[in-house]
Amino acid sequence: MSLLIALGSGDPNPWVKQFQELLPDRAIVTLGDVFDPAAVEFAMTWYHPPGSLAAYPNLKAVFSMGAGVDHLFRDPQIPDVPIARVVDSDLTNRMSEYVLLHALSILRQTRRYREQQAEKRWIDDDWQPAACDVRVGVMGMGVLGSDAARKLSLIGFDVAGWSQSPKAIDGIKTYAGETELMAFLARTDILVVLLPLTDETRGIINAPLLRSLARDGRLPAPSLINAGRGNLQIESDLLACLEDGTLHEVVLDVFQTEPLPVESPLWSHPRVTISPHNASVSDPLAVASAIAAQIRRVERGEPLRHTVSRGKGY
Ligand code: NDP
Ligand code: OXD
Repeated sequence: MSLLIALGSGDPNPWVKQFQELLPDRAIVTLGDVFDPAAVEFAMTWYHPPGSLAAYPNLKAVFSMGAGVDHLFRDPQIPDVPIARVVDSDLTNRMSEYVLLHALSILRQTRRYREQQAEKRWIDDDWQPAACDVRVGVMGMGVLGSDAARKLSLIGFDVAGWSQSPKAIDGIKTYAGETELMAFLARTDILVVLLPLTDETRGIINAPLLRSLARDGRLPAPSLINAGRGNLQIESDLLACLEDGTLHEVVLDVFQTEPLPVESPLWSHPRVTISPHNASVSDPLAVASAIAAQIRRVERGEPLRHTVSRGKGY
């Protein structure tokens, strides 16, 4: 019985090697190989070519190679089997590192000091709010958002989170749904976006939303960190909001088009920080181990964990 690795781009070999070690009793095949379609019981995918998972009559489950599953729902022929995503402490910790790095960098104005260093200018003013004076708002309080929120709170930030359903998390103010969105935004100086991309969240990071962020904060203006998905944001709105003072800094790991085209004005904007969609990479060892453990569960007759809802899209 086989596990199919279906990647839309990139080298499948590190994954094949990892799975061969973890699942020595299974054939590990890739989309380019010649194999018996009836033998495929599981597939792991990342932006697989649409339709390429349709011809496996004995498929039992599909695994996303990452935490996000929007890439799967692009495919109108996605098979009617359970879909599971990656939930793994390695992935979670990496994302929290990214969020903490940039929230602290905004708090401690590293961009400004880097510019001053380049100009050999010593400006010693007293403009330094404490973390507890800065309100961070995390949009998306799932596995990644809630871990980042807890760690931001441990550092001392005044943290709130917004999600679809209500949550109770010690030390964190929580808001849920459309009705509480404005109240959440109105108390946010640094907006961290860790939402999934769904029909409901596409384009949610737009000018009206950004103009609803706090205007009474201790930082020069609110800042944005988006490591969720690029199509959550309207990039022309981000640029307009940087220009008119609605936003002070923007940190983006994800973009409407990836790789970010060379002609994008985001590349050269002095208050935009760009990373190439690697806030939290799916490490083959960590992620393959998590997926192999899921396959073992199914073999033992236990239910899959971390399944996603087709209705909700995450
Ligand atoms: P989860 O599914 O655990 O969490 C999603 C959160 O978003 C939940 O709190 C959910 O609310 C909330 N949410 C979803 N839709 C809405 C909505 N319409 N309104 C309000 N809240 C909503 O996902 P993860 O935390 O594991 O991952 C989040 C995303 O991070 C992934 O989908 C992926 O896009 C991105 N990601 C990016 C990476 C990178 O390297 N840049 C790496 C890994 C992930 P509720 O809790 O009520 O369901
Ligand atoms: C993910 C990602 O969803 O890497 O895991 O973006």
